[in-house]
Amino acid sequence: MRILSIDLIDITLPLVSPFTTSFSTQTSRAPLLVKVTAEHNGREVTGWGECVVLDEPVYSPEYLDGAREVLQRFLIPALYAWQDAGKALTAELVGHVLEHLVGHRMAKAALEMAILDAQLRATDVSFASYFGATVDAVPSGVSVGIQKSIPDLLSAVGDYVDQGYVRIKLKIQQGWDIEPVRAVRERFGDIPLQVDANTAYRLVDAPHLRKLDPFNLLLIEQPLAEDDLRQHALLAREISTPMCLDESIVSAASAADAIAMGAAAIINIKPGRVGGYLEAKRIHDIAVANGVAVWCGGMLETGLGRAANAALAGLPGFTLPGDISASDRFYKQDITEPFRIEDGQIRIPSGAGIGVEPIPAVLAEATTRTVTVAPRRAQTLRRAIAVGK
Ligand code: OSB
Ligand code: MG
Repeated sequence: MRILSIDLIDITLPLVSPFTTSFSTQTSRAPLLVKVTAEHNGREVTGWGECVVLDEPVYSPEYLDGAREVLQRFLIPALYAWQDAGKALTAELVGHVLEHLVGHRMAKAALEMAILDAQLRATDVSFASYFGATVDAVPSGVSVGIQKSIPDLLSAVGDYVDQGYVRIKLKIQQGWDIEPVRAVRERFGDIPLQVDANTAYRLVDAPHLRKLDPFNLLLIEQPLAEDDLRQHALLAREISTPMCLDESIVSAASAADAIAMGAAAIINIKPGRVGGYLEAKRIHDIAVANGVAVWCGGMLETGLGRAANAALAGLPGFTLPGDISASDRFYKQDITEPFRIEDGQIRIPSGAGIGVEPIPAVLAEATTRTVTVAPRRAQTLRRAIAVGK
């Protein structure tokens, strides 16, 4: 496969309702899409990637403008340089080719996803079969943001329960933790329930977090800071709610460390956060080998990322419902055909690659800018530099 050109497409989609976490309130979502145009055996193919980066570095160090810049200036040129040296490029090589560029995992993940999508479309293989999914639909969980009041929360959760979501995740922070959980348990009984703190607590909060123990939660997600692996291990011994890590797991290596330290009984796998779907699969395999359950997290993906996440979540180690909800959980109008919840499940697309593509008119309407990074330009620039222009 040879890459002919890569477009970085900024889009903005309004959210159906504000999404509040311990780190921010989002009222719209601006993911960066990566469109790869490639040639494979004389045929032109397109591949789509979605960069899950947020506008601001509040969930992870990456942010939208930085991701666009690093893709444009470093990551994509590195792939072109590899190709220009006459070396074949496959999705499986992307991680290796970009390894000398440190960090920027969300940007790398989007690029790898787009190339993998193009490669699988060219060879007529779905994401699900490439990764080894064993089911054709995955149970659908929903992440419920911090609300203004307990009645608002009960009404939001009630709506999701009515729609058939099989697991509810409540965002928590200081001042919005024990009481919301108690209220949801009292109203909705023994539904599968878990909480996500997005790093809002410190180890000294252990006695407070222990008050969640009686509520029989599936897990508590990322109570402490990203770097605090050891402190998560200490906290895990102080509370009975199973410890799940999100922000801390940025690679297969950190997953292996967290498991070895006893910092994670459960892992939330987000392909974007760990540098791509291939690394996500490696984390899945490490977790399975160690008896650690995994589930697929979300970053308010459009249908593109949602399709790929659903395929990954079809792997056998994903034994807990993920944050893979229907498109209308976040968007009135998704950029692909919408994902719907049916009997509590989201169907995994079966077509080649991720199996969905943007609807052209909807994409055009949502697009705020497009930057094309073409190999010719990179070559011309290098030649101009070489002759001192
Ligand atoms: O911590 O899981 C998180 C959304 C944005 C940033 C971080 C998180 C989330 C979610 C998932 O909770 C929302 C979703 O995509 O369903
Ligand atoms: Mg989380």
